[in-house]
Amino acid sequence: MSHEETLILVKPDGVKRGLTGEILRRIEAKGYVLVDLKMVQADRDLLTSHYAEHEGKPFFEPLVEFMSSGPTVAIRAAGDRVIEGFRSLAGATDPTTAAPGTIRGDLGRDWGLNVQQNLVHGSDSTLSAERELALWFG
Ligand code: DAT
Ligand code: MG
Repeated sequence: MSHEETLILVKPDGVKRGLTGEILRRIEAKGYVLVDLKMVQADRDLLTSHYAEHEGKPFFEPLVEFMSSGPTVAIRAAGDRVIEGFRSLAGATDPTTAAPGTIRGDLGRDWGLNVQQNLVHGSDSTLSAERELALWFG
């Protein structure tokens, strides 16, 4: 048992499709606490820092384009093992093969674009969570 905080994003596809409430519902239903939440129009600088590990990959440009295409909902969520727990709720990166029962598996699919529009982001380690929470929440 270890109390943690993580950064969760409802990406622009999730906001546009009206799935913010459904995604928040799943986070709360699991028992995680919404500590802070805001809507952000992410710019290139923020996204380049956020996705620094992916700079130079073929999907990087389409990813930044997609992530700046509309508002994102940024969430500071807390709970025991919430970092791993939310990654599990979110499901695999590719929404076509993400397991049913997960956010991406139940609500996402491939739209044939150059980037996976997979509804949510979740920090993948304590180090990423600290870094990403500082970026999005200061
Ligand atoms: P995750 O969001 O599951 O942590 P990631 O960090 O590897 O996945 O990648 C960040 C985002 O970039 C991901 O949510 C969608 C996009 N992406 C990753 N790999 C991709 C690929 N091979 N083709 C298209 N988009 C990809
Ligand atoms: Mg990632």
